[in-house]
Amino acid sequence: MREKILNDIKSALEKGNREGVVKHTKAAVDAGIEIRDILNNGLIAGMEIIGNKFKANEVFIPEVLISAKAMHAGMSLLEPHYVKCGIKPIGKVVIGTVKGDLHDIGKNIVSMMLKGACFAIEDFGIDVPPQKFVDAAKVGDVDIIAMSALLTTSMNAMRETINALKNSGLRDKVKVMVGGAPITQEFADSIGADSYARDAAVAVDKARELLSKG
Ligand code: B1M
Repeated sequence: MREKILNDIKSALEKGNREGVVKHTKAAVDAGIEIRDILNNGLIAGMEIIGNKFKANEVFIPEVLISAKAMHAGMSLLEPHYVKCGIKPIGKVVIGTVKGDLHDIGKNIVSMMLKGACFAIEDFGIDVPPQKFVDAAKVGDVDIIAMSALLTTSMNAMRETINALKNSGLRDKVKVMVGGAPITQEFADSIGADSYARDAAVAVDKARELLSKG
């Protein structure tokens, strides 16, 4: 039963069938399948199939976009199950996909899981210029700046953002966490980030760790 529903989600996502993704994701929730299982082995697994087909030139940008929209619809059904917190957040995270990069699925998952872990989230969306992160750091109540990048060509915008924070005298005021498919610990170290997370679950652990370091 679990396997069938998760396969239905994957297959609907692969076909860009938004209604199907919504229907099967709802069915998975109703069947009591763990939310993290639905996310990892249904939605993310389906997106991986699309990613592989895109790489092999079997599908193209329009199909990927349609599947991405179906993915968002599925994720929005899961979000309420993650976010069950009290009134007082444990810290504030400003998150965004860096300048030049329009990929937001992974960033949205990280954002959703952080919300679920009771962080207050300000999501700047995609294509976020360094100055916007700097302006957020100036305001004062931000604990962590979290940047996502999916393109090797946009990774450097993370370095630019950290340098812009340094040049504005704000680097010590906030912690910086980076992630996304092309990012590695080595890269994170080389640009002076405080933390790197390979996936959304690790991002939550790392964010908690950063808060405890003060
Ligand atoms: Co694009 N794309 N794309 N794309 N796309 C990739 C990334 C690519 C790997 C595909 C490929 O060629 N195999 C490739 C990048 C190659 C490279 O640079 N190394 C690529 C390319 C080339 C492009 C274009 C240049 C294509 C073109 O126009 N010719 C173009 C660029 C546009 C731009 O950004 N300027 C482009 C466009 C698009 C779409 C718009 C069509 C669409 C994005 C839609 C959207 O996001 N709303 C899209 C998609 C969907 C993909 C793939 C297929 C899927 C990405 C995804 O959502 N994965 C991707 C191929 C692939 O990844 N296999 C591909 C699922 C998601 C859950 O994973 O985002 O990795 P991910 O997030 C994970 C972790 O990385 C981590 O946690 C997440 C969940 O656990 N994580 C963090 C992410 N951010 C984090 C931040 C953290 C911590 C962890 O802390 C702050």
